[in-house]
Amino acid sequence: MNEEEKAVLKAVIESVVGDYVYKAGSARAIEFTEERLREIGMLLAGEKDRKVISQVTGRIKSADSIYKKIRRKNYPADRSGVLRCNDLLGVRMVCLFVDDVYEVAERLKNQTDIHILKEKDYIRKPKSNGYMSLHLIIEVPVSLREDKQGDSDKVREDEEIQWRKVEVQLRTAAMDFWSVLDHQLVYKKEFPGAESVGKELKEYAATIWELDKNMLQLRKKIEHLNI
Ligand code: 0O2
Repeated sequence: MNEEEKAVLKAVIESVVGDYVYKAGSARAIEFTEERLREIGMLLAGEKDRKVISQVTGRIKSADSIYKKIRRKNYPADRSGVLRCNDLLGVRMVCLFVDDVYEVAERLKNQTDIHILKEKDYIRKPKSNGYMSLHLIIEVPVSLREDKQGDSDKVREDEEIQWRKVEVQLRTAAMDFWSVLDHQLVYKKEFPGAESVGKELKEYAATIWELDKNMLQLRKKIEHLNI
């Protein structure tokens, strides 16, 4: 891609970001997803009498990050390329235990008012660098009202709605620790020695997985003792 093409792509992204990504509907889609996850977490916490979700956070992908992704993935340098990015809107949910990650995911998949478009299980099948997380690409309904009124979680039947794609990343606190550090230090970065650093980080991912399994076993042991 030459400089002129890069500039055209940047301009296209800026315009899509302005007229679609940064519109209020995006914030509402994130809010809807966050609220639904918190609700699921609260219900599970009540049933299990312990904390299940430790953190839920949402973000809208920055124009710069969209630009880099389109180039990395060789997507078309136009609006369709931007809309092919599944993670323009993202919500991350962190659980304490790995079985909770799957239980929350199952409950989310059973919600009747959202669509599940895609699932990628990087926990059962981690990425080659060690990254672990369960990804769900979902579609949530948002009202097209400019002025938000009432509960963002409820879309009235007579309202005009738009379906917005959200990438939900579900993982344990230990996996989150690893991936946040990986993102800061290594992911998508090129530097001398990156290969050996990546190798070391992959070993730590294996340690993280052992720790997650041990903590789960410990919790089950305690639950068994308390019966
Ligand atoms: P950023 O900077 O976090 O936004 P697809 O959904 O199949 O069209 P995509 O989007 O490549 O293709 O899917 P994938 O591999 O599931 O990655 C989606 C997001 O997951 C990434 O977005 C990261 O946020 C996270 N992720 C994936 N792999 C890794 C990894 O190895 N390390 C870390 N730390 N995070 C990862 P972006 O746009 O790549 O990055």
